Amino acid sequence: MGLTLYSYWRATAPYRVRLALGLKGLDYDYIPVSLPKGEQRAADYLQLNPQGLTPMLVSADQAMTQSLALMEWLEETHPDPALLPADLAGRQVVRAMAGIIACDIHPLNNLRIQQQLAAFGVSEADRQAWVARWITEGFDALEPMIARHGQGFAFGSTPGLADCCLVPQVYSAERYGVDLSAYGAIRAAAERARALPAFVAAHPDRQPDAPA
Ligand SMILES: N[C@@H](CCC(=O)N[C@@H](CS)C(=O)NCC(=O)O)C(=O)O
Repeated sequence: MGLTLYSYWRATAPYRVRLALGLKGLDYDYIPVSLPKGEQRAADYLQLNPQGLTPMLVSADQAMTQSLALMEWLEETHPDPALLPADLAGRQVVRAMAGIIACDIHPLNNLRIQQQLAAFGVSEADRQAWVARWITEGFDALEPMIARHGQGFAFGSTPGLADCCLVPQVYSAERYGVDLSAYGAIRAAAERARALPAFVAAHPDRQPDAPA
C-alpha cells in the first residue's frame, strides 16, 4: 500500500504524522505544501482536502486528513508496534494528552490564527505573547500528567502517540522562545524521544522542503 504525505517542513500537525509513520516503520512519498505561499488553498489541493490544511495522507485512492485521525488510522491499519497502550485506562490518558496539544493548544496558535491576529493589527510582540500563553496553559496541564504516567516517554516506557504530539509542540514552543524551565517532565520525555531514529528522521530540518 503506497502512502503519500502532504506536509510542510516545520508545521506541527504534519510533523505528528511523520513521527507516527516513522515509529510504524512505514515508507511514504513526501509532497511539500508551502504554507507561506498559500499552496494549501490552491484549487487542486482543495479538491482533495476541502479544509485547506496540512497534513493530508493519501493511500490508494483515499485522501485522508486530520492528524489525530491519521494516527488512529495508522494504528488500526498497522497495529505493530502499537502507538496506544494496551489498556483502556491508558488509552484514555494518551488521547487526553493528545487532545490538550492538538485540540487546545495548537488550534489557537495555527498560522491562519496568527495571520488573522496580524490582520486585526495585533503587534508581533503581542502575537508572541498569545502563542506563549496557550502553550503555557496547555503544558501546565500536561506536566503533571507526564510526571505521573511517563516512564521515560510521555506515557509509559515506549514511544507512542502522546510523544508524536508532544515533540512537535515542544519544537514549536522552542521556536517561539517559550520558557520551558518549569516543565521538567515534558522536557525529559521530549529529549528522550528526540534521540530515537524515527524522531531524528521526522525533524523539520530533515524534510525535503526545509531551507538548506
Ligand atoms: N486539526 C488539524 C489541524 C491542521 C492544521 O492546522 N495544519 C496547519 C499546519 S500545523 C496548516 O496547514 N495551516 C495552514 C493555515 O493555517 O493556513 C490536524 O490536526 O490535522
